Amino acid sequence: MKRKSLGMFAVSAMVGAMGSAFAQEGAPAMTAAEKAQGAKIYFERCAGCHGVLRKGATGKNLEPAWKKTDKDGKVSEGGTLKLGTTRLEKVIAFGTDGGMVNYDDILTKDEINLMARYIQNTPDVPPEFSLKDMKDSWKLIVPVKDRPTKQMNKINLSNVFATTLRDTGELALIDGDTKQIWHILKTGYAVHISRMSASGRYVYTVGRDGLVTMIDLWFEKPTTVASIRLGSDARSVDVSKFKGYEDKYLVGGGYWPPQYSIMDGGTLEPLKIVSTRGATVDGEYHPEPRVASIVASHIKPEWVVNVKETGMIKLVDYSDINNLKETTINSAKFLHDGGWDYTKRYFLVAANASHKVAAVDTKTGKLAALVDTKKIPHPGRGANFIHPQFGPVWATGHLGDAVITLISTPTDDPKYAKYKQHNWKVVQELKTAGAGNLFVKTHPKSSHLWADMPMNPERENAEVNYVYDIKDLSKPPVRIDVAKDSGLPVTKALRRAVHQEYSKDGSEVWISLWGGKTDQSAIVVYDDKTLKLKKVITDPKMITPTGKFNVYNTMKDIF
Ligand code: DHE
Repeated sequence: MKRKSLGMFAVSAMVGAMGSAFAQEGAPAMTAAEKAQGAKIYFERCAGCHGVLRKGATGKNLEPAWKKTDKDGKVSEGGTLKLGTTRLEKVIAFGTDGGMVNYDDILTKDEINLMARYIQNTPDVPPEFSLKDMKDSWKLIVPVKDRPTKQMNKINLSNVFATTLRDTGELALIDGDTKQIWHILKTGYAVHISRMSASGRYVYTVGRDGLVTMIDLWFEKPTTVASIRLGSDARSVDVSKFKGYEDKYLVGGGYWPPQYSIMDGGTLEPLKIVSTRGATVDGEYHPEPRVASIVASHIKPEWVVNVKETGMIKLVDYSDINNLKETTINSAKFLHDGGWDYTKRYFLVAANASHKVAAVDTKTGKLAALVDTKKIPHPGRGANFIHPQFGPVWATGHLGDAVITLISTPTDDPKYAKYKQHNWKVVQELKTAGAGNLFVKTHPKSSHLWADMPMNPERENAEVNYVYDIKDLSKPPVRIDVAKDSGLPVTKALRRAVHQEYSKDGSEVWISLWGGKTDQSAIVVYDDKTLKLKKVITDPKMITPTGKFNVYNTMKDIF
């Protein structure tokens, strides 16, 4: 997928102060300028999947040379040096069947050659980021005493959509009632997610460059009241939601350095950093276990912190942060995204390289199940609904297979007791038109399940959504041509339809449509009952809208 350049901070933090052992014996030589360019491209394009230290996660290990022994004692060896420049150039240019996308339309031939040489050299080690570094980066722009004491605008805040404009490093706040862009604010680069304060007054965003911003919706126009850096690469953030702790704390998860950070929820003042380095579920030390999804429990003063490379799920008790208690649950590698079941007792997270979903029981603090799925499950936060034959289920799509998997989830509700025998089993697999799904979504008031396919290489799949009738899943899904409905001109590049979000009342579904790199994008709004087009929200300022987070649904974890 295409991205514009990263913010200056992230790149300089990554490229500056790198480890010294860069030149690898036997590797193609590189000048200092080439090395700096390689480090920048690697961070922007490759680190998310392959890891900063190149030990592999969703993507393959890219160290110059590696050797490993499996549990049966079998030794295997490999590495980029063995593959060599010509082979690596081909992989980078054309991708692989294993899920690596092609970069021949993103990088020039020279850049591809440069990257093929760069990854045969020893990985750079970026600098650490301490509590002091966080403090130095902290900006309290509007202190609490200078903020409004009541809502100063007439917007229906609970139906506002916080929308990432990925390639401009901005967040658009869109009024869900009028569908007008209310205000656009500068944020971190390629904001990954937005999460809401327990009251719905504040929006917290985190950029891929590690910048967290806190936006107050009570001003006449939304206003950034504080910002801070978590490090140089991050993906997740959440507040404290348990009764009595509402918005007391904010937690942010780092990709680099691998750690989570606790901040004051009202000011973002940094309070504590906890490293996630340690042993994997296989008992091997890992220097870069990145923090993937984080979610706040509604039933305990706890966050569920999912550590990608170790396959450990941490339940972090924030009731006494000076004497922080962590329950560490072994699951499977590599943990990525996930969401609550409909009772909000179980958190289900994709262990994508193991083709499994791990479910943690936050009441008992134990692993509830490890469920086999198809290749590379990618749920977003998943989708919960009551299946006509199997009762409560949670759904995930897959990046690597044309299937949506429905997993039966437990409940104490006697109404669903008859479905207990199915719990934690895959009860149905819905066929899709192809692999490359990123997000599925439904709403408690809806009888539809929406699925996108933006990572599918075919135009007829990447530009659409499929909608399943939850009341009769034997019916073929309805194909919704989001690109066509947007009215935007056909371009050489695929216009990818990505991420769905419901309005507060569950009557509308909003889908982002990425135009080409230099083309306008849109958000296409559908009536969920009739599946008819309702509105196209577009504007020259609407550049690559990605995640959309409805204030009420995000605050209450409705999906
Ligand atoms: Fe995401 C969620 C990581 C690529 C859009 N993404 C998440 C989460 C993680 C993650 C850990 C869960 C956060 C949480 O709930 O606390 N994403 C990563 C990556 O590491 C990866 C593979 C590569 C990268 O370098 O970032 C990646 N993600 C993408 C994209 O290419 C997407 C489509 C566009 C973009 O932002 O660049 C993308 N990811 C999203 C969105 C969510 C998300 C919209 C939130 C979904 C939701 O409904 O909660």
